[in-house]
Amino acid sequence: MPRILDSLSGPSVLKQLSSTELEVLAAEIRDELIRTVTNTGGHLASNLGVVELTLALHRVFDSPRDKLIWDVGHQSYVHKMLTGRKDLFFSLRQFGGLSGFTDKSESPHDHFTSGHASTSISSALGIAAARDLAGDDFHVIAIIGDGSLTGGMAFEAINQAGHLGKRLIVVLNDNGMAISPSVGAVARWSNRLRFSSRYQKAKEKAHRIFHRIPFGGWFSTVAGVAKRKFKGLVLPTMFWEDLGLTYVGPFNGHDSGELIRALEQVKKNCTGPTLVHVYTTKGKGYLPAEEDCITFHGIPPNGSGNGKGPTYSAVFADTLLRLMERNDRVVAITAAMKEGTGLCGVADRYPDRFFDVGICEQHAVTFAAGLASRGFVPVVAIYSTFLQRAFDQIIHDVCLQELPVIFAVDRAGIVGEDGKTHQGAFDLSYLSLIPGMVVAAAKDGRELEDLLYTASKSGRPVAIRYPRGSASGPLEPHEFEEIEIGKGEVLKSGQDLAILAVGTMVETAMKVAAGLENSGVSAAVVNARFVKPLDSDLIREVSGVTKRVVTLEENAPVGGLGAAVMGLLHSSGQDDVRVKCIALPDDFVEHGSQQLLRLKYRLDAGSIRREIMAAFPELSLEKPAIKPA
Ligand SMILES: Cc1ncc(C[n+]2csc(CCOP(=O)(O)OP(=O)(O)O)c2C)c(N)n1
Repeated sequence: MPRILDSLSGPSVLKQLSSTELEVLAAEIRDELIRTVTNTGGHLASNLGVVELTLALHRVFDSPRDKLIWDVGHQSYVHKMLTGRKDLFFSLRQFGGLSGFTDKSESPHDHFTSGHASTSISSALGIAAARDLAGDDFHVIAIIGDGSLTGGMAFEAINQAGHLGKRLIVVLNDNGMAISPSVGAVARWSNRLRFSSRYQKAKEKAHRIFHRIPFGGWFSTVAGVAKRKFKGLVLPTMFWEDLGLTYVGPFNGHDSGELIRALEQVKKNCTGPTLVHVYTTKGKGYLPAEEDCITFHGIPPNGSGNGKGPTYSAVFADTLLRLMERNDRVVAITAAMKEGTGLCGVADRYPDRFFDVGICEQHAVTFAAGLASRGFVPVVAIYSTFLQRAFDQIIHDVCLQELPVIFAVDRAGIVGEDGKTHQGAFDLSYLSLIPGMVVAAAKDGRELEDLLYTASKSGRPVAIRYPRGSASGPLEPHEFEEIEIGKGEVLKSGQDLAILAVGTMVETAMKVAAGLENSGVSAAVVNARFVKPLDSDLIREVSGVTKRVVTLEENAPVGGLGAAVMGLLHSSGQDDVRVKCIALPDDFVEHGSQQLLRLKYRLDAGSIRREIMAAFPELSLEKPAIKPA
């Protein structure tokens, strides 16, 4: 039988479908999600949870005239299928294919490119303000999850929305989960409401009596009945209405009929900022995802396997456990990424010294600063891309006050399929410009252990970056070794050129040097280890010998290792040293597998070797190739 999904030419077709057809379509979409995402990888549970909500939004509103703004954008797969991208859905998150998030360059139905949490209400409010200034008349609808609502920016936007009073619809997609359960007072409020039989009864009673009264009257009636009947009951409406938003709901996010009716009322009657509260079930309709929505929040591509050994995140978490065992002042902080950063074991073992602050990177950093100011040693584990959020907090609340906060900068460098909003391309740049900050990159798992140990003893702010993926290097347990801050190491000597590398590029540098050796070029390899402070003596010394330097880093070309080395050589008068900097491009890196992107951006050993020979062509003339015996 032909699928309704296949005949959909655009979202406007939804307006003609009967309720039964909508139900069939919802089932087809779920099948498509499960089939495709278990293959490509991606945010399966989040999307399964918004099937009916997305259908209802597209049925009631007129996209792209009305603007749907998805927070994070990880739950926009159904929206993509309904807005002309179904035939490309197979290419989700693949190189050259559909993005796993909303992307302005992909469709006129995506009005804002996103990937980071808590931006939807701000951007939607800006669009609503632009609409009013331009004399336009469309609807703007921000759809935000309860997890993303924990981000301070969402509340900053609500604060302004309540003040401006502009027509804006905020749909709160409340499934009680971020990646793990949502934390904090707002989550508690929502939970109380979800299970408040008194409120539900009041709502049902009001519904029975007044269901024919238009929206404004209907919802204020709920409040009225509840107020009269239950003195002292804290009404959900109060929280939002005190902030200047009209609250409606909560609605069953899997009942298309109820959702469509509610959204139609909102569309017809709303004149100011309105919050539509919808309860959904993460993973809805696929039992494994409903039962374990944490695992199914984001799943890897089929066949991606588990890599060679423990991931860097696992090495980090094991090391942190060891440090916490030895020193009861060491505490761990995550911004809603307990699973991703590997901290579940830490949370179980030391619940009092583990803090999940919600999706609040800024707060996480200043909270850590507060702990450090009282003699604790906070370890803040945040992905490179999300730590960007806390730039000023790192400057103003940590480094300016010389507080010993340790930043475990996970997912540094190319992260792969999550794409341009998630690549860890900038941390070496934005961290190393801050006075007093120590910026290190681990060349392998063992060095990560030693750097963390070193940081915990240093009494200084230290950031240690490490990538997504399996840790290389020796894995057997070893006693920690303190590393002198600002000291690199020579891994191989050579006379023709010196390759200075950081992090996982050190391993690549060794391969490059071996390849060059085969061409008769003698390359030294230095693990720079610290981008700040640089090992100035060592770098001056090796470059003085070779007069040719190559820097290697998986970071943007501006402000990272290469820039630091060039600055050093220039300021120390070594202008006769020629430098070739190899890094990521000065651009946003798209999505695709890590391996493919490294090839595309020529960060693999073969490409680097060719680039070196092109930069220093005299090397091939000077040195006859070594012929195998
Ligand atoms: C600034 C930022 N920090 C962390 C993340 C990682 N992240 C992606 S989705 C997500 C949970 C979002 O929860 P919610 O908004 O409730 O959506 P749900 O998946 O539950 O539908 C997190 C923490 C992010 N995208 N942006």
